[in-house]
Amino acid sequence: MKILNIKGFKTALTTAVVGFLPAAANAATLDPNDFVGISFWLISMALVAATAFFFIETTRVEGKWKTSLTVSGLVTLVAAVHYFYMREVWVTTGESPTVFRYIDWLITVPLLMVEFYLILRAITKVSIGIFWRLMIGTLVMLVGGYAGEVGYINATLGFIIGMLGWAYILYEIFAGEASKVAATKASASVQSAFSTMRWIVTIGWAIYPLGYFMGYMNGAVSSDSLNIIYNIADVWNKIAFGVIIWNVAVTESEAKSK
Ligand SMILES: *C/C=C(C)/C=C/C=C(C)/C=C/C1=C(C)CCCC1(C)C
Repeated sequence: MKILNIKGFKTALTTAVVGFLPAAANAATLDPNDFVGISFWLISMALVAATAFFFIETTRVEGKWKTSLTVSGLVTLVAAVHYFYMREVWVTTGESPTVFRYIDWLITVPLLMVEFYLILRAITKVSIGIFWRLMIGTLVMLVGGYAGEVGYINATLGFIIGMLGWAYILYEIFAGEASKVAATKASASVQSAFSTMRWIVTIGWAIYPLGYFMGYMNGAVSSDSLNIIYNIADVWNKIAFGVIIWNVAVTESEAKSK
């Protein structure tokens, strides 16, 4: 069974790597002075490396933690592929790849939210309501933001709707059922991971509405800076977030095996 899993995993990894290659091969157009383009490139690569790392490390942790690590790897995998496309849009048109960014967020942000549910589920019984509430908050946040960024609705209205969705997520993880489960049922390492993860969702995620506000509402930020801001935020919120989960998964698995 173990060997089978590793084999299946190797096949998945090979498929992922081969999938990356065609997009990676089109790099001829990168201008050495295009720092936004360079940031797209660097981050794509960091995401590819993180994906390989999270997938490989699933073989090292105890059963119930494998899912959390797999989800971390999916987040970075989906983001890496989108980064190749976003880079392409940026270097060929000089425009913000808004559609690709939101498609990426539409998949990766719900997956990040699932992580809260999964780390609690790995330690105790939790209601599915937590999962659905986090999903609803995410959707409201992203639909509001997208409608505002592409101009379907007024930028300020989009911002307000997006902020409401985010506030709802913060409520759930700081004061709602999820936070209560973490506070009463979780071991020290899970509690500390949960707490770091929610600070990422507070501080790390705050960078996006800040970028939106400066880019679309008071016009202080150019599309160059907006993209750099979003790109750096993604490293933190996708890779660092995954590393926190990896750390708790390894710590908990090693504690069990002693
Ligand atoms: C990996 C990508 C992540 C974690 C993206 C997160 C995006 C946000 C937290 C976006 C939030 C927004 C608001 C809170 C209001 C204005 C519109 C958004 C969508 C930029």
